[in-house]
Amino acid sequence: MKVFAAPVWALIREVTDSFALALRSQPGSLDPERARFQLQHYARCLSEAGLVIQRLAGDENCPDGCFIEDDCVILADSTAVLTRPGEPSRQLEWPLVAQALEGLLTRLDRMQAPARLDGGDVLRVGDLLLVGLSGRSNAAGAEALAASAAPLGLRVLTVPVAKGLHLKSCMTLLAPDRMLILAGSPRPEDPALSQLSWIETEEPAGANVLALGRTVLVSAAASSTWTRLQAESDLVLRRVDVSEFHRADGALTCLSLRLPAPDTWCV
Ligand code: CIR
Repeated sequence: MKVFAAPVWALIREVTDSFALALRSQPGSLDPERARFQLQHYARCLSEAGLVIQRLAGDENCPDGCFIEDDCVILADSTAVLTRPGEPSRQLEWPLVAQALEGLLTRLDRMQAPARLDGGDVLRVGDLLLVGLSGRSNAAGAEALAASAAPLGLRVLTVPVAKGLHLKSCMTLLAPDRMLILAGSPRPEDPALSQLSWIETEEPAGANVLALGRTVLVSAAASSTWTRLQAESDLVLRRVDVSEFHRADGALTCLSLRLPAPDTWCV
C-alpha cells in the first residue's frame, strides 16, 4: 500500500486572546487558553512525525489567524500561492505568513480580487487539485490557483461544496490512494481519481484527518472513524483533541501549512 512521504516543515500560528471572537457557525463561547493547550499538543504530534515546526506570532486583529491553512496553498517545496480568504476579516492574515515563506520559496504568488479562496477548499490528489466552490471560495479563486499551478504540471477540478465549511471538511486523503469521505458527500469524478479507494465515515469530525507520511492524525471527536481506520495497518494513527477548534468550524488540516520534501507532495 502507498503512504505519503512525510512533509519536512510546518508553519503554525499562535492562538490570540481574540480567538474568543473567531468566526463560527454555531453559537457558544471559545476558550483561547484551552485552544493554546490543544495547539501545543498538535504541534508536538507534527514534530514527532519528523517535521520541523516554525511558530508564527498571532495578531489580535486576526482572531482566525491560527487556521493558517486557509491563507496559503503550498504547491511544491519551492512554490506557493497566498490566497485571498473568502471572509473579509481573514484577508488581514497574510503579511506575516508571507514573511515566513519568502525565505523558503522561490515563487510566492498572491491572489487578487475578485478571486476568493480558502486553503481548506484545496485538496491535492497527485497532479490534480480539487478545489471546493464553497461559501468561501469562488470560480475566480480556482482560476487563479490553476494559473499558478499549471507551470508545475498541476491542473484544477472544481467541486461544489454543499455541506460543511470547506471541501476538506468532508474529505481528506489518508494516503495517496485512499480517500476518507463523509457519508452522503458527492464524490468528485475524474479519470485521475479512478484508482482511489474510498472510505466512508459518518462522523463530520472524522472526515478531516491529517496524513504526515505514515503517521495520520485523527480527531479525538471521531471515535468510530478511529476504530474503522485501525484496519489500515500500514498507518500509525494518533488521536488529537482539537475540540476548541472544532467549535470554531476548524479541523486538523487547517492548523498548519506543510512543506513537502523536494519532488514529493503532501496534503
Ligand atoms: C473560519 O470560519 O474561517 C474559521 N473559524 C475556521 C476555519 C477553518 N479552516 C479550515 O478548516 N481550513
